[in-house]
Amino acid sequence: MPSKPSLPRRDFLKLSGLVGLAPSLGAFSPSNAQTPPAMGSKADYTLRIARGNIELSPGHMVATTLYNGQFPGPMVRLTEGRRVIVDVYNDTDIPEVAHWHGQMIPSEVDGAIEEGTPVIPPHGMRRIGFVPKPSGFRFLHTHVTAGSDLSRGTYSGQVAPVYIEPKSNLGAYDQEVFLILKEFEPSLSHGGDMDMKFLAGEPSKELKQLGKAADDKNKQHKQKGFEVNYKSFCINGKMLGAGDPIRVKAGERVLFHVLNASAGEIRSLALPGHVFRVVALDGNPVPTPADVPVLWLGTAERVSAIVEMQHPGVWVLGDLDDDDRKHGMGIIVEYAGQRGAPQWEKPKHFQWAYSVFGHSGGAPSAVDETIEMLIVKNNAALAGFNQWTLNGEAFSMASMKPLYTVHQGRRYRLKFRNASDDIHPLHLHRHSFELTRIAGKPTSGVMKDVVMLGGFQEMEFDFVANNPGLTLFHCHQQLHMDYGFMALFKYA
Ligand SMILES: [Cu+2]
Repeated sequence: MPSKPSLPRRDFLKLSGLVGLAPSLGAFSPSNAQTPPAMGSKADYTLRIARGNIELSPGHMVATTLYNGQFPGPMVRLTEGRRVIVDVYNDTDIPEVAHWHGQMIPSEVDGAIEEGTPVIPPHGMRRIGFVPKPSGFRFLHTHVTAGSDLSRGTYSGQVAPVYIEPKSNLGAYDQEVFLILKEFEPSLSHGGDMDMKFLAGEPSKELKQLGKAADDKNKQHKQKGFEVNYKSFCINGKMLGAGDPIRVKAGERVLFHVLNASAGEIRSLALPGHVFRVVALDGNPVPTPADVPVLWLGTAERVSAIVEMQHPGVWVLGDLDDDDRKHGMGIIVEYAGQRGAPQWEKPKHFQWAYSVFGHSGGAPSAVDETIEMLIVKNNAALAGFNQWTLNGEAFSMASMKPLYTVHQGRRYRLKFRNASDDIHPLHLHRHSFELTRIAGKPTSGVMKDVVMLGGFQEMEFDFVANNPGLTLFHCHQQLHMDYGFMALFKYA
């Protein structure tokens, strides 16, 4: 039997400014879900968006925008199907919006301006109410455009984990640990080619040719478009070694909930001498839990994995990238009774393939319609920034014109063709999707809300149009979505 879920790190569960579940909660029935909650009654949670400082390591302060003055923001624990009321105060000088990532809730509270969610004006507030679903590991983050202003959007510290209590548990475990991976102190650069070899699948010749054709069209721009680099890296707001270690006992089973809360980085995580049994992706239980030596997470992806603590010592649970790990991307795991400097060992090469967690040989369901999207990068085309187009169109924040119309109840297959060398963590709001073809293989049963599409690769996922309202699709890299990589779906 699982023990009562607990967070071992007290500083992480600092509930400052967080109002507990009000006893009046039962007064709201889910049938009221669409009506805006009246003021007067007490909110279940209060979220304050404000500038503040966080100390990543002794003396290393970073000024950014935070939720409730802390990083990560407060842990928000909700119950599936039980209506919640949240007051969001914006104490900053710019309009803000808070997105409930991974939940199937109405557009007006989802938290995307493109879907019609009202912004929270500077020094204003908004009360929102919704019925949380589905259960699992979700999160809350800002959804404003940053463009070239790296103090805004997901470059800031506006991130809070959201856990919607599941009806069934994810397996027996002794402790539950949330790990929020995040970078700070961003700057623009022209460098940084990402290692692609970790992701399963082969690049397509045809897509490479399309990419080359786009490059030729933009060849007047000699330099590569801007990328974003970071100076400091942290887990749960502390650089490697600066925070409390995760304290474990030999024989314990630890359930890790890992969130890549980056604005655009792809993260890996390994714990020397241990394997991760992946039980859920993006909060959704997988059909085939499987053991892997390394976790890979695209921007905004979540992995829930159980680790059996059977290798006593003091270890670094860290990113495979030496530079990022040395600049803070890691946390110490300390067995009871063990002493000494934390040890790191580079794991053997391992390829991340989502299909491992799906039904083997499972043929996906038939769909009503297939929508193809060709992704093209126009190198440095927007004042030195890369412009992104979907089927030739860059999303316009001015017109916010929906690109696709869907019919309620129909099942759609989205077929993506990536004519760029970048990995794109593709995200669909307000719906979960099922991976149906990835890295050249059919699969089924893996339900997600973000998935990495490899450079010059193709993939397919299906979704059922079961949550009417404007729905945003975008790449979760802030730099890509701000420069065209978005599309709106509307319901007929
Ligand atoms: Cu992208």
